[in-house]
Amino acid sequence: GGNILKVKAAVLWEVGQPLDICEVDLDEPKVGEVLVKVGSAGICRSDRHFMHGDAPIAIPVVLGHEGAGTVVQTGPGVTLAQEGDQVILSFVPACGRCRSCLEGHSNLCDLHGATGANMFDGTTRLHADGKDIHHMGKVACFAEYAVIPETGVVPMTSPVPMDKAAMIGCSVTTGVGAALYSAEIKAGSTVAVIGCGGVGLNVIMGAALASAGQIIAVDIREAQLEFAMRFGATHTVNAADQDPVRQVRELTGGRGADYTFEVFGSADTTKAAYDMAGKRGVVTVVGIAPWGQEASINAVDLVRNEKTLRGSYYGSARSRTDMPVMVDLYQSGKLNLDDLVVRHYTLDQVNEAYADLDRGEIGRGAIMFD
Ligand code: COD
Ligand code: ZN
Repeated sequence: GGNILKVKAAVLWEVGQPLDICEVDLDEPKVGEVLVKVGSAGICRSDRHFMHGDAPIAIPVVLGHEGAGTVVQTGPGVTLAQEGDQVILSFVPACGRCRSCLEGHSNLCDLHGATGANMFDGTTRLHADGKDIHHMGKVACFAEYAVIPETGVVPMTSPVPMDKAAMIGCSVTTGVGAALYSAEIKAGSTVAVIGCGGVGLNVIMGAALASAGQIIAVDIREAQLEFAMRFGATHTVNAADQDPVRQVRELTGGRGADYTFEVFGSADTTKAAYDMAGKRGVVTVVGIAPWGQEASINAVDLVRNEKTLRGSYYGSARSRTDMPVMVDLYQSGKLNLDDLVVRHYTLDQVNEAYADLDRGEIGRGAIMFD
């Protein structure tokens, strides 16, 4: 062993700086790890939170957690993947042994949480000038190649184009999962979704899959709202010029929505999601507000209306069994991923791609590798 691959990657050297496209060293996969040639990587807001320092991460780091690719080498002892497998990447590879994994909540794997942006053994496979570089979500797919734990690669049960497959790695599983597995939306119910970006559109698709009666899209941008109608939204509320809580209450006959979702990541939108839920309403928070922010709720209303407030991480999904479900839903035409991905970039254009996200361009962007 000991072969080192020179790969082009987007490195965050310092918070607040643009990503630096440079050559880094990538070690061979160790025990239980695989080498993946990245096919596509999605432009998700979560990476942006790390770039801005709104969320903490070990630095320097190669970002990119929404991806798909092809296994090109397997390390010692690997049994879950083979060379040539087309795979979806999971940014919570499960150890399979901790209490969370054993209880069926592998999206909350304790060992992954404890090792963070390093491999399970606490070390990194990425280096430059003798310095360790960390791996976001043990994925780090803003790079031509990535070394990933074998439980973090999910073989596609049938071939999916790389950019669509990448979406299943984050926004689809996070969004559709939030609707189906976290909130468990009931048929005929009313739903409000705050934030209709890449992940929010998937919550809307999940609500449509669950046969929700009314799906109210809430955003501050009109283009986003129009786009949301294509994915199953039945009503829209522009929160830039109206009070979204009052609007959602009006649209639901004064009652408030049965299920509400926060899919932007702020204290204000979290509070709005709570306030627009009605009696026995279930409030699901997907977005992570900037570190330190707190959202206040009316403690009396919580009890008197029997509301439920819950978080949802990675759609409460189990990557290895639920991502193949997403693949099947896509193949049977029930998940519109073809319209979701609207912009393609090269790795060199990653900073432009994030500028487009900041400008609020509709739909999802994806980096393509050749
Ligand atoms: N009211 C309503 N909508 C708003 C508001 C507001 N006040 N402010 C912004 N928005 C809209 C924007 O116009 C945009 O349409 C949307 O919110 C956000 O969409 P994107 O495309 O910028 O963001 P996504 O969909 O890529 O990511 C959203 C997350 C909530 C996943 C992300 O921001 C986040 O909080 N990530 C942390 C959680 C996490 O780690 N999840 C797992 C990995 S994604
Ligand atoms: Zn993401």
